[in-house]
Parts: sequence; structure tokens; C-alpha cells
Amino acid sequence: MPFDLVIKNGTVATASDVFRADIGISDGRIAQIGGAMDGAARVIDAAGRYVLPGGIDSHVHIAQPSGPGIEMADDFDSATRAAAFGGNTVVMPFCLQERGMSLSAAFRDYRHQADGKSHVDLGFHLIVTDPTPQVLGQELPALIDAGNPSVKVFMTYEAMRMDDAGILATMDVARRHGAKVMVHCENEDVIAFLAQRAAEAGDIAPRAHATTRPVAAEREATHRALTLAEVVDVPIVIVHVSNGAAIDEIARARARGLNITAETCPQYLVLSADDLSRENWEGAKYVCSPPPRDRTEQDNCWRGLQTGLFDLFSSDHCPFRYDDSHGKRNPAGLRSFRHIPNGIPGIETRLPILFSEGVVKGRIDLPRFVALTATNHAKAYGMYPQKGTIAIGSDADIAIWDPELRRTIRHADLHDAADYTPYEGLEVTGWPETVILRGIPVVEAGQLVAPAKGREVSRTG
Ligand code: DUC
Ligand code: ZN
Ligand code: ZN
Repeated sequence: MPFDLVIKNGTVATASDVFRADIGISDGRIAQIGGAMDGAARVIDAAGRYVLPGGIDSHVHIAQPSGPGIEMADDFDSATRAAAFGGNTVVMPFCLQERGMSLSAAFRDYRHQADGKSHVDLGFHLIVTDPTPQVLGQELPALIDAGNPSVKVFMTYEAMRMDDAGILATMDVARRHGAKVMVHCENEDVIAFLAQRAAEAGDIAPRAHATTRPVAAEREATHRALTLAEVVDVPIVIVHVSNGAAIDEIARARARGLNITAETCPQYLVLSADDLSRENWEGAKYVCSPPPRDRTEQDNCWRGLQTGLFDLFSSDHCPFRYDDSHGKRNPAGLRSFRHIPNGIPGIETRLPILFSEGVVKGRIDLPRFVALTATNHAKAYGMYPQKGTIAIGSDADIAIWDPELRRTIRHADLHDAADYTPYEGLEVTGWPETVILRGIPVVEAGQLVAPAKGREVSRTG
């Protein structure tokens, strides 16, 4: 047989084009697009369907250490299973160096946890929290050179933040070894000051998480991170941008010629700070950082997606169970918002939310959707054109979408190991029905149909 699989009669979309064509797949790669294709071991009829590159979610947290007594809900099996059901074929989790620990040891352990468990392909980002001579002089360069050219640093969280000197030193290593630096931009001192004031006023409920992490704290930190990257001359990724003021900082820095990749996430489009006011401590379900803002900032983020200011739309999947003493309702978290773990699940719902709210509602077109959810991630993180597009020679990572399927998001229908979704009840149109990883169907007719065969993608800086 000339082809292992042929996808017939579908409407194919890439980041630049939408066209009708059949796709022939051999040995896990796209071998032919359009033209006669006789002889295939299997044919999928995609009439009335969109045939899109599999989604790449380049910002997810899986099994990440999250402080004493707190556990992330997902392991690699559950997180990547949910990713596949949500139309993804690659995810990029973070490998965290805890303070006082080795980054290399953390990486080995993390990779071991993923081994044989992943239902989609993987690429790891590194997180540096402790810029010791050993880490910056040896471990980080070796890990970047081994094919992990992306490093995240935090400007917030007492246990993880670095000061400007630490960030500059990390950026310098990244620059010399060809890595990008991803920055979580929030000013920790501003947050600590406001959180202390809130605590003294007895303001301890989840809503205070939003009021103590104002736009100004994110704007200032965004400006500072961009300035540090400018000084060092390193490519920077501003992750999980939530508001117009931070967007303006990015636009101004781009106009100065900086190499910036900008990312936003579903929570900044369809959630708001009001969700943190939900009764019975349910606001804890929406505690993430930066926090969701208001309608005006949602509109600003939409504009950023429409104008090209944003390159990436990622989930920032960071799942904690809600009704769990190791999750959102941990004993300290029930006493104060300051101890509610930050992060929300979203790996399976990212693509349907942007498709429905963006493409179906006419805010963005299909090529822009593909760029924001797949192609730009592959380009930003050194995986293109192996990943992120439909082209001859690319991996046959494909999601076949029913663009008219209407669903109400219910956690009961999702596949992660959290016990809620912040998008419960959201009605969406469009859902990926068949997901193919390197030519092998992984999800079909609502079932997982393949063993976990995800591999690490070989990346270039
Ligand atoms: N930052 C993230 O990138 N994810 C979840 C929590 C956080 O602060
Ligand atoms: Zn972050
Ligand atoms: Zn994150």
C-alpha cells in the first residue's frame, strides 16, 4: 500500500491557507497533499470536517511540586490523555528546579515520570529558581545544548522568584546558548504589600487574590522583564498576559526592536475577577496568576489576538483538585486566599474555547486559529516544520474537527484528574473528533484508541 492512512474529503487549514484536499500519510509523516491517492491501509472520510494541525499547548504544568501539602491533580497519563481529547498532539510542560536542588536532577526525574505515560509528544521547558554557579555554569548550559532551549523565570512567589540580578544572569546564559527566556511578570513586593494589607483588614476570601494582584503589578513587571531582555539582548516570551497595559508594554518594546513572543490564555478571554467572588469559597476554583480581570481587559486580549500582538494561545493548565485537602480546599487555603494554590485546569478545553469564541463568533479566522494554537508554538520553540503544520514531510499530527458539534463543557466529560473545570456550563460549537499522532489515531469516536506512545520532540534553539 502506498499510504498507511488517507484522510479524504476534508477542508484543510494551515496558518496561511484553507483548501480542499486529501492527505496521504506514510511512516508517520505527511507524504502527499491533494491529487489521486489510490491504495491506503485505512481511509478516514472527513467530509464536512476541518483537518487541522494537531494543537500544540506550549504552556502546561504537570506533576509540578507546588509546596508542602499541595499536589497537582494530573500525572503525565491523565494530563496528556486530556490534551489528546482536546485536539492536541504536543504539550510542553515545565521542569521546575526547586531552590537548593539540582536542575539536572529535576530534569531526569521529570523525564522519568513522563516515560511511557504520554499520549502526545512532548517538549520540556526548564524553570530556574536558584541561579547557583553550578546551575548557571554547568547544568543549564548542558540542558539547553541537549535540546531544551527555553527557560522560565518567575518575578513572583517567594519560593520561586528571582531578583533582577538572578534574572539577568539566567538571561545571559540563555543568550549564549541560544535559548528563549519565558517570564512570569508580576511584582512580588507589590503583591506581598497588598496581601498583608488585605489580611490585616480581614479580607481573606478568594476574591482578594485578584485585588492584591492588580494590573499595575503585572504592567510594571512586564516592563522590567522586557528591559532586562533588552539589556542582555535575549529573545523573551511574556507568558499568560492578562491585560491591555501589559500589551502596550509589549507593543512599545517590539517597536524598539526586541525579539518578543507574547502569549495569552483562555482564562483572560472568558473568565473574570467576579468569578473569584463565587459563594462558599468556590471562587478558589478560579484562583490563578495573573488573575482573570474584567470585560475591558477581555476585550483588550481579544484585540491582541486579532491584531497579531499575541503569537501564542496556551492553556496554562495547572490543575489542582477543588474539594481536596491537598488542593484548593487545603486547610490553610480555607483560612486565607494566600494559601490557595494558584492555577486552573484547561488542557482539554483550550482549543474548543478559542474555536467557538474566536472562529465561530467571527473574531478570528481559521488560519489565525491554527497559527495561535499550533504553528506559532512550533516556530517559537524550535519544532517547525516537523510539528505545527500540514506540509509534505511534516509529522502527521492532525486533528479532525466537527465544526458544528455543539457541546456544553462539563467536567464529567473531560479527561484530566481534577474534579472541576472553571468553564463548567460554557456552551461551545466545534470539537475535535479524531486526533492523529504521527499517523496513528489516538482519539476516535470519543475513545482513546492507542497506547501511550508520546515521545520527546527534538528541538532547536
Ligand atoms: N504561573 C503559571 O505559569 N502557571 C500557573 C501558576 C503561575 O503562577
Ligand atoms: Zn507563570
Ligand atoms: Zn503556567
